[in-house]
Amino acid sequence: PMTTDSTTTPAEQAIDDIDYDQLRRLVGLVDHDDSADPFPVKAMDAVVFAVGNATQTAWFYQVAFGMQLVAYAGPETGDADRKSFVLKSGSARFVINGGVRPDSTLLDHQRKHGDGVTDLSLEVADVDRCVAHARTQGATVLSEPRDVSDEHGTVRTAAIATYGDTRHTLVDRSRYTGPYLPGYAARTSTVPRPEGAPKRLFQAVDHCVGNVELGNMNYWVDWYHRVMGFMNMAEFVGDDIATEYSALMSKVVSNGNHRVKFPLNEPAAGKKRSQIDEYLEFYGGAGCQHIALATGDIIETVTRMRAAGVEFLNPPDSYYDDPELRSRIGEVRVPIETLKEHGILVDRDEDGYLLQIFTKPIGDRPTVFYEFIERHGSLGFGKGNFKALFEAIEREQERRGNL
Ligand code: TYF
Ligand code: FE
Repeated sequence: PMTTDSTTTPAEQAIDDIDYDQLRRLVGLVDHDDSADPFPVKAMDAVVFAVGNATQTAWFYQVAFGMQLVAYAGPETGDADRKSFVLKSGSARFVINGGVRPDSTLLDHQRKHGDGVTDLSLEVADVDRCVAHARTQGATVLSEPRDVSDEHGTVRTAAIATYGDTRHTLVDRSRYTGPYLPGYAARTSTVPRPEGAPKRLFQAVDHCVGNVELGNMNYWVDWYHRVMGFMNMAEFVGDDIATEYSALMSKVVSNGNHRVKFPLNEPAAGKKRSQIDEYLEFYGGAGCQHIALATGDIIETVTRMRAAGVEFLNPPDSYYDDPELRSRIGEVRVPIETLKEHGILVDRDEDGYLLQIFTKPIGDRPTVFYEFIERHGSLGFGKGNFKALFEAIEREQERRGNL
């Protein structure tokens, strides 16, 4: 029963209208010459999930995250084995897959990992060149380059394996005009937008974080460097922060223009059991920990999401009352009182500042969660907030009995 939503005008349904300058601001792009790149990546193509109930999860992302249903594949469209809902918010695309038949391999992933990310798929211009390079670097090619076509044109895809049971599907959609991939039918949301709500609550995927086992972070940093030509970004969580309070080590790799950023975490032996150990235990190994979504108005985003019942981590009042915070962050676009009211964190570096907030885990397991980030020049990840953030995460870990 996914029919056209009569409250949405065609103009409002044009949800892809994010231009390059907006993206530059929202996700912090830098100039980069692709010609010498061994594995040029344009953007995230989709974050793909396997879940226990795709029908209801797709509903959650429409109601709670304000996303728009744009395409569907399932038994009704000739795909007996799954239900697949494609949701968009600006340039961000989520694909929610659920198994229909008892022997569906989608259900294997969900049984092992719980609801989680199976695929961080990437849009590339030249699938064959990327796969050929990845192979010379010893990457596991899960699916060889091939064309897939329907009445809307042709998509060329392949897939390589990354950490855990996660993959990167590579997609060249330059010869394709359909709503997602061949086999998908266009759909629109039946969920009406609340009164006065903005067109969307976020515009782009900013970064996707992977948690890997102890001792494996540097392997994966090097893997992204060798296989995909990604470079280290400045921000990292080293031994100092790890032993003091974060209980994790973290490094960030990105493609040339920073459109695609992948922080990688591993547990560190701190005073307490690492939040990364908790993730690895409940996820059943390495996997995607959080997706950060870029918004131009984090106050509106958080207000709308809280109204829909989304739960966020709350920093202690002392975070906002600390005079050191006030001198460190200087002037930001809203008063600190407003940030405090909404539980939003703020950090500044030499390039500018950022506002960010984290949800609690969104599923049954203490694994996958979301971040919302509003960048004002900063290319960082909120390093100045790590102490307050990790203390808030540990309070939740303790409530779950996993500390
Ligand atoms: O992506 C990042 O690096 C920041 C910080 O468990 C962070 O969002 C790192 C680990 C974590 C939560 C946040
Ligand atoms: Fe993050």
